[in-house]
Amino acid sequence: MFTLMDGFLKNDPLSLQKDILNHVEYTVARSRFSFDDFEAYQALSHSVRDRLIERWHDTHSYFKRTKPKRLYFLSLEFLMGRSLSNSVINLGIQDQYAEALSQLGFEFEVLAEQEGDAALGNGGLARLSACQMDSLATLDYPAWGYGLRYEYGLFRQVIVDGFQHEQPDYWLNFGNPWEIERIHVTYEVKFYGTVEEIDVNGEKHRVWVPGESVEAVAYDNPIPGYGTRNTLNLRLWAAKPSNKFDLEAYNTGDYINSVVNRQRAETISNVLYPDDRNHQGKELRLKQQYFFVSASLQDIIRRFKEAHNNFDELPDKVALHLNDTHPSLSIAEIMRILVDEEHLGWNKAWDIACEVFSFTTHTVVAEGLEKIPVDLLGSLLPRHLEILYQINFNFMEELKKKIGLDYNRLSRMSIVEEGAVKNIRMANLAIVGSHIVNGVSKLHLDTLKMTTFKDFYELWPEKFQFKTNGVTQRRWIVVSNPSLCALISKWLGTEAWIRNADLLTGLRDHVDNTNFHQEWKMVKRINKMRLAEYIEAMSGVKVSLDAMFDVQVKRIHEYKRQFLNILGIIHRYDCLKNMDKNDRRNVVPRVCIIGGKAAPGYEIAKKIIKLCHSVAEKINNDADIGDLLKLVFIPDYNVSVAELVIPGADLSQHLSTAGHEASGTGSMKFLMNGCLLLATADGSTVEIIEEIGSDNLFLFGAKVQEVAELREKGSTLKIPLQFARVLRMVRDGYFGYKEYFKSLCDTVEIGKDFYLLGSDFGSYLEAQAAADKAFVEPEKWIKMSILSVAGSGRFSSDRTIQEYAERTWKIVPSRCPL
Ligand code: 26Q
Repeated sequence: MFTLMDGFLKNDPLSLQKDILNHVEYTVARSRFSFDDFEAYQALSHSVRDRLIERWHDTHSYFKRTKPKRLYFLSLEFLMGRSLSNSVINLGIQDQYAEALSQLGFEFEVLAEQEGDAALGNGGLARLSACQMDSLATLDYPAWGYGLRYEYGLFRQVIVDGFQHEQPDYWLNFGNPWEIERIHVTYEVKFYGTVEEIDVNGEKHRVWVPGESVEAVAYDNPIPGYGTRNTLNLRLWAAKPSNKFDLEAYNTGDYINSVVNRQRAETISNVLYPDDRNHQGKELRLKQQYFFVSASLQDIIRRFKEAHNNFDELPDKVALHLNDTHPSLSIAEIMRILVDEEHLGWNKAWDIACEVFSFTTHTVVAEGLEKIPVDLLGSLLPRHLEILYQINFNFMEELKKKIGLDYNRLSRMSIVEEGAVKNIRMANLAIVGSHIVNGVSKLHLDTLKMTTFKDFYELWPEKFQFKTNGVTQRRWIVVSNPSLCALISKWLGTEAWIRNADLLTGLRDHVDNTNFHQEWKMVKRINKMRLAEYIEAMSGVKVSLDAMFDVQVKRIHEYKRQFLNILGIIHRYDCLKNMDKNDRRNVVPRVCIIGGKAAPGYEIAKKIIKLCHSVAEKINNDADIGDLLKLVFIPDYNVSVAELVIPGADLSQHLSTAGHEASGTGSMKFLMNGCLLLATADGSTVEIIEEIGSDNLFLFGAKVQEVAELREKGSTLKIPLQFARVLRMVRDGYFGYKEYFKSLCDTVEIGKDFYLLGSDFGSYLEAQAAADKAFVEPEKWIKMSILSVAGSGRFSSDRTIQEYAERTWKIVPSRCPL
């Protein structure tokens, strides 16, 4: 690994040791002669943070001096996980730290385990933001991330008697050494009130007279790049009571009540909403979105004005990226700032806005798109509602000129949805107000063009692009799989792949080398051992390392078809039970591992979790089955658990009904870790096949073009007998909870099986059989595994970010000199 000697702080083991001890004494306030693992972790993190701050200062003064065009990545969710190991590796001083600690009697890995996850996001979209920040920093792009500092991250999943319970994730309880509170970087964010007409130089202007105000305080989180001094900033906003606007209350003598009322302000950034698109239209969620948008844009405009004095320059100096529709009120807000506060003409302001914004959607189906009730918006943000109406009016007029009076189409494309409850369609707003609209895989964009965004695609084909998602190999190989990392570097003869994942193709040169195979096998074994220990600690189930570790970890959702997996496991169990003792000798032992959270209000998803536990209970306690089949549910799946589980998997499952997963990023992490995929041709799997070839994974299921027709066939569809049989076992109470599982079984009954579990079951079993067959030919399996890693370079977020930079944001690297 490289070392950078720079700044005031020295990075040799002795200096690091001195710094750690100083932090033990002066930051943690413990005796330097006696401190425990957690205190050591705190001191260690602070010494790492000092080094991050140095680089971060240098990076930002460099940006300030050179004034490059900057990207602002706006996202309501970032799933950062832990920071310690990642930071130390990106700083290039892990060996020095390990040595410094070992002389103090501590082990780096043990201390790293003390850190809790920063889980300020739900799943795919949020972890993607985190990977993309890592790539932006590593590739030297001048970028800032903006988000919310939720005090409660994604709920913790606790399993009681097989049922999911949600517990609050008060992650700041033990302090957060990675953030820097900026008590002087604050902005007023206003809500409610009225719109009034005022006179500006003889012209009538409508302006907002807000009724309530809270303060946004900045918390900065340094994001170090790898192999560069560049260290970016992720600025998260927290809500605090404002001192303005409530003088009245104090004067009227209602002191106690006004203090109590102030505290309400803080609830705005209190808690992350679980991804539940069925429970939309909540006022607090809208408040969060505007709070985020207003604080971020005030900060961005202030920085722009410090260096430039003409808003015509904004598109040359600023790119604003909307990570899904969640921050798309930004479009209305920038219009309000430019028109109402900066007094630009409407048309000029609009041209600037459209040039500045770009948008990525992470959703496939129209029902998944965000809507905000007009009444709610009008009361919380009255001026913004007027602006949205004006944007829509202009858009509708322009559209009529192009397409005529096709009222159906006009109403479909309108930003305002008419009906019993009027809504603002956030995706329509984001498309109209952005110059580029991105999908997250090729198939995703193709689907959007033909369905959800068809009207818009026909109007503005040039606006639509796809940038296939990627993940960072720094976190998903270097941090989480050090043995594989060392092996790859050894056989490639370089560590350059850590900054250039395309170099992984070089592994193909060694695909037939038996020494390489031996070492590859050892690495997998080490990782399986770690995972097996974890499984035993979590669930008490002992698993055999010779079994195939088969993993499905992701949010629980009907379209992701964890139910299909469980029905497949029941089928396997049923076959084993009915098998001759002699034939059992040829069976490939399996450890099936399932993990993931269900949205708190998603009943069917919760039943899938319970079913998994009930089936596990039966199988794992069947002495007749032994090591041939085990099923374990890993509770509270999060980034840290993923870092442990993914390297230890032999096979991973990605079962979404074709056309439903926008991209999927879990598959890329498994691919990078030499785990074979069993998958449908959905999302970015289609592109994974292009890279590694269909021989190197197990593909099954209906293709996207076939899905609609299969659904139409409904109850005339041919369903395999085995499917009916396993479903009947669940229905008949073979695993208990007969009544409870009834509604779950109903969702896949013939004619109602929207996600096509029944019609895909046959080919699913065939793919599973093919995986079993390959597993007993270790040479073949290892080759497939090597070729998976060798073909994973395209799925690095470095490639994704470079495409965004060149094709959408028009930003160039700006590397802070040493
Ligand atoms: C909506 C309304 C109210 C509250 C929350 C939400 C909400 C929150 C999060 C809606 C959606 C999300 C997250 C969506 C998401 O993670 N999508 C996934 O994005 C990945 C990265 O692009 C893709 O790989 C996945 O296919 C996609 O499902």
